[in-house]
Amino acid sequence: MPTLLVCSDTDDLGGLHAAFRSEAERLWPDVQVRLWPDLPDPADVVALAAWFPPPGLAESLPNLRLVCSIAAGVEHVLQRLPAPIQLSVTRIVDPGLAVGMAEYVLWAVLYYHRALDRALQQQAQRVWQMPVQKTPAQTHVGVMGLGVLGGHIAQVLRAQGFVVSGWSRSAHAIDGVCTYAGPDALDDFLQAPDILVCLLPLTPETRFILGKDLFSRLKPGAALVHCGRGEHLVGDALLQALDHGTLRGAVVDVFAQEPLPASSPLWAHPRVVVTPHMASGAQAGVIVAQILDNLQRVRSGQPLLNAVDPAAGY
Ligand code: NDP
Ligand code: OXD
Repeated sequence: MPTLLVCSDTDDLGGLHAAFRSEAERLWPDVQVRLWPDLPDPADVVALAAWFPPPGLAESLPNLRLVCSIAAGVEHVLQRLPAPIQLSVTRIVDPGLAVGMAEYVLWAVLYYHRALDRALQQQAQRVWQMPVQKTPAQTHVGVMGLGVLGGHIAQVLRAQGFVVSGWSRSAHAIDGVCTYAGPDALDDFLQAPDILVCLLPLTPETRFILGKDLFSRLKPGAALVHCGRGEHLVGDALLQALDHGTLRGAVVDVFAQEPLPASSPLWAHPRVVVTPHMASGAQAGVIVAQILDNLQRVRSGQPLLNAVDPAAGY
């Protein structure tokens, strides 16, 4: 029987697995859903849904045709597939996820724009000092990545009255947003933002992009809001930039090692806000519906939704 294999080597996918099974039974009774490693016959597996597929698993499934990331990002899936990747790979794209991300980023932008970071530092020292209130038009937010999430966020911030610019790989036009494309334009893009938001995917080109060189090209005292991937950020460079005042502060949601180890200096840093990869996520029902839809599409030879280009890495 055609099988969708749901798996992860780290996360408890219990809720998602139950949702997959009940939806598959309801919509596609000719498909079975299995939770790795419960797999009677590897030859039945047509599709894999995963956050971190176990290394080597895809190679052991002779009839595998589709690999679905249960997230918006896909690097954790692509890294575990045999190269060159010839399988179809999809990801989750969801308006609800974009709304959640916009809430998180707007909160973080307001945290710096309204000087709540400074108020909290003052509170720790029982200091009463009103900051000068700025209008949104006096705060410039730069968004790295103008895709489904970054593009939406740029518009939300613009609608709030912030000055917004954005940087992506290819050229984008967004009303009221000054856009830059490609590595040659990065320098110009970095000069203006008071707050830099990272919503890039993790690829060989973007790994460690948030490092010493980039921080040194920002306006002195800019703040960082990082929601992309942990491996974008060079941890020591962040600490140095904070300590030297190059960066005012950082809100960081994603880390190279998650959960963030208790020994990380970021936990206790007075100018870092650590959040546990919570910026946004799609609801289980949305994830399950998209993946089951794509499973049927691959079976019936229809074009896939939210397909990823393995060569580009996102
Ligand atoms: P998209 O693929 O829709 O957008 C990616 C954007 O990044 C595109 O604008 C793309 O440019 C740009 N980009 C890619 N490579 C480069 C590069 N080398 N230089 C400049 N720009 C580049 O992704 P999403 O918006 O859906 O998601 C972005 C990322 O957000 C995910 O990959 C994931 O890592 C992270 N994420 C984090 C979550 C969290 O809770 N913290 C939740 C969900 C996602 P172009 O438009 O030209 O292709
Ligand atoms: C995602 C994430 O990529 O949760 O969806 O980070």
